[in-house]
Amino acid sequence: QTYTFPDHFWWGSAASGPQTEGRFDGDGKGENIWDYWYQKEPEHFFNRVGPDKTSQFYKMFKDDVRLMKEIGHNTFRTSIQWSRLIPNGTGAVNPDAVRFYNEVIDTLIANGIEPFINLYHFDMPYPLQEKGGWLDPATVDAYVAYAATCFELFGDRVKKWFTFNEPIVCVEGGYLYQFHYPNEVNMAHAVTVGYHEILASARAIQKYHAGNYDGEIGIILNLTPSYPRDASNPDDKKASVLADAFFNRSFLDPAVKGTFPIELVEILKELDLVPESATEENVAIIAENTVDLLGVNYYQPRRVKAKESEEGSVHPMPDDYFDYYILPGRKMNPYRGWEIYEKGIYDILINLRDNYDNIRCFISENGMGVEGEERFKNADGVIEDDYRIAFVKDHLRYVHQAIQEGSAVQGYHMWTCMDNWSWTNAYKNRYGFISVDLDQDGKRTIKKSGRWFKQLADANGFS
Ligand code: BGP
Repeated sequence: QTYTFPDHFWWGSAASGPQTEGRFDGDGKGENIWDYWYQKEPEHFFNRVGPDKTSQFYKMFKDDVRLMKEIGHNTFRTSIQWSRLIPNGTGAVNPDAVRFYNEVIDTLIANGIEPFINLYHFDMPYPLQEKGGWLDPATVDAYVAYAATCFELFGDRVKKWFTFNEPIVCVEGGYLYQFHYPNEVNMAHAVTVGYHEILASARAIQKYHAGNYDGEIGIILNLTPSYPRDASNPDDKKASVLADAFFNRSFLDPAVKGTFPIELVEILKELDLVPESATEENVAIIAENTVDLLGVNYYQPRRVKAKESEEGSVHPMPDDYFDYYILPGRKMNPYRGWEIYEKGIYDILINLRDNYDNIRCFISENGMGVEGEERFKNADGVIEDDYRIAFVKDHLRYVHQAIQEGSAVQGYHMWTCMDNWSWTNAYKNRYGFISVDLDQDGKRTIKKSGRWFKQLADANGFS
């Protein structure tokens, strides 16, 4: 069978500023929470490799864009680093950053690759974090000013903007499950941080629309479809609905519909955790400023069952309301430890079609992390990642099916282009179409999947 995609389908990949650019003497970049945390507690980072050791996109972007073109990209997503553009989070703009981002954008466009620009990928400027980060309502104002600066500087050429990447991950990592700075466990803080991100996103959207720019703005969410162990068991079902409300609909509903899931609101009321910022005025801003399009990151599903014991945790936590379970016979990515469930991508798209007014969307991340990927290198130094080609194809078949059934999905971005540094996992899991040799000045080599992607993009499909 041949799978042909709609005309002008977006083929490309996604990355982020903090994971690729690097920091260099004299570049004027300020510190963000990752730079700070690494200096303070390098033991949190795999092999003690920190954000200073990236693939050096700051210096190598011209070569990288040429490689993107060589592997068939017509679009590419990265993020502006807030702490590069406005080193203190508020105030003066760094002229070297303006020059750098202008060059990146212009180089992409000159090579026929449309830039998709995200404004926030987990990278709070440290001077703002010191005052509370997303806990502080003033951070929302600072973010909106930063967003407005970006629209003004680059909005004449950038037509696709995103306010956040995976905002729930900042909540989970920083305030619930301890894998982002400030590494707390505090549900009240988690709720406030999440609310402020949602408000910041809505206010940035408001600003963008008010500026009458020629383009559109959305948000990128990691949607992890929630499947109950036994769909005919009402307790399992309820557990799954609540997990979905906490981890998907908490951001999806306000972003697309301007409302909050009632199940979540009821729980927060019961726990007396409704954030102070949820004033009538802010509720209205969120209601009125929804996204133009949606990026969907999909890696793995969430398998949920009813809570087995009544024992709650000491502090309230989302997982007081459900338990996880392992699906017997599940398919695993043997190199990363995540479940592979290709149909999940279809379920998300159909859910958006049926329950979110078929919002225009694209797959903004999907991909396969591989630990120890050098073992798949052939004699020419090329990584033969047939498993990645199979992974992408298996997901694309479901994307194709969703399109046949009316989904408004418009593109597919794999995570990621060049192997990159990834938060506390650093270089443990490699995801790219292109390998990066850290021992040889970041030397790039196109993997087998990169060559395959070129054929896919040229043919606008595969068989
Ligand atoms: C996504 C993030 C990316 C990237 C990816 C892979 O959730 O948006 O920034 O980190 O996950 O993650 P990891 O390297 O931990 O496997």
